[in-house]
Amino acid sequence: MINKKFNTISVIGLGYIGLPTAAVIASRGINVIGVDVSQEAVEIINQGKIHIVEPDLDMLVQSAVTTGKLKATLIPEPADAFIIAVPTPFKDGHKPDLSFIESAVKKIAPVLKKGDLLILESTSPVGTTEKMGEWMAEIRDDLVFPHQSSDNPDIHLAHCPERVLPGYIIQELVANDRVIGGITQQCALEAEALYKIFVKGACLITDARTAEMAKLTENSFRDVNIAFANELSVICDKLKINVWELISLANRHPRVNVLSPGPGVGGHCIAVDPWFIVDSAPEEARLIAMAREVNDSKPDFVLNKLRSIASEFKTPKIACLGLAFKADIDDLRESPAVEIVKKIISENMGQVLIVEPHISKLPEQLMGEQVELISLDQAMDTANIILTLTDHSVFKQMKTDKLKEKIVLDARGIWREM
Ligand code: SAJ
Repeated sequence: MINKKFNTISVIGLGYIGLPTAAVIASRGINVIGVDVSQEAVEIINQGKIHIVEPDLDMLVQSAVTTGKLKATLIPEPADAFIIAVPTPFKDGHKPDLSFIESAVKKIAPVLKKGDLLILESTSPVGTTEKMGEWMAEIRDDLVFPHQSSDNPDIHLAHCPERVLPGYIIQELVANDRVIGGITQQCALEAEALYKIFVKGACLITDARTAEMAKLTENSFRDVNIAFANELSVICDKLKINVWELISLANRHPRVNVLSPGPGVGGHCIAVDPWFIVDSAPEEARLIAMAREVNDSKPDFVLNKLRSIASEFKTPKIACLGLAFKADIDDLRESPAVEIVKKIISENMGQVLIVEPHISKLPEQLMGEQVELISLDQAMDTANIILTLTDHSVFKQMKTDKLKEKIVLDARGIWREM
């Protein structure tokens, strides 16, 4: 490991990854300049508050801002190292959209100076880190980048993909092992010196392309495994077998660990990243593409089942339990639950009662005359049909006696014994 000192580190993108990273680095006594395009986010953070929900993040940000170690700005300022943590969604045809990275790189380029380190944390298709060097070289022809001179570049460039789990970000940021891929070995060693400031896990050195592919592999691995569970649930429905019992029996084999079926795969990561592999190798990535299709078709399967149940009633009261894309968080991004509820509303299947204890107001896309956000108790008192879409702990822990009077469509298998 090399010995390098960082006085100021800048984090570009203050969302679910960037803000916790900035706050954790600031908590180690380093000056951190957070940069975001949202004026609102910048103002909230500079007041010591947070604009996202993540356990323990509020305290960390408040203390970092109060001690003067963290400040947020709209325009990048000079720093010794820059960490880019902006979104990489896909556009039409599941093609990766690198416009946020490109824009971040072009905004940083004017303040770069000899000796600076630039790290990409955003999940990206293979080759993106190399592309960043080329974008910067176009703007700063006074600086030497690693793809131009691998021996002695002015700027070091590396990819270190984030791999934290929403809900456990602060803990995992410190504890998880990190894959650090440099454009050159020296680039990786410089980045390692930065992560050693706060990472207790191992820092594993490789090249940038392998690091990019490692992150895509992790999320594709999970997606393929969830697709296996989702496909099993559809097969079991046809064969009249309880899939939850089946999986728990199969998982008693010492080398089998089937994941849980659900109403589909949500969030900004698992449902997106596998497409980056498919885009780079469309002929070869057959299983990965198929897994995406299996998971994306699961909301329709749930809707078909609901349609046939609802058709037995004139105007059924349908209680949808959970909107978040997974348990015990408030995040509705790319949530299959939201997609399903939208269809129930647009098809007028009945009166829609939504139970989502982690939000206080329905998102605009779900507002309507036939829709209400209510408590779990109210839902149990009034609904004809109970549709579970998210496995929040409060749902798992509730008394199930009232469920006997209802028709239950449990897409998460939280009441497995029923
Ligand atoms: N899901 C199932 N069945 C399961 C597990 C998950 O249906 O057995 C669903 C969830 O309900 C959710 C979706 O999959 O809708 C994704 O949830 P998740 O918990 O698998 O993953 P994320 O998106 O919260 O976080 C993932 C993590 N990656 C892996 O576990 C390999 C995290 O470590 C990454 O940092 C994150 O993606 C990311 O940012 O890339």
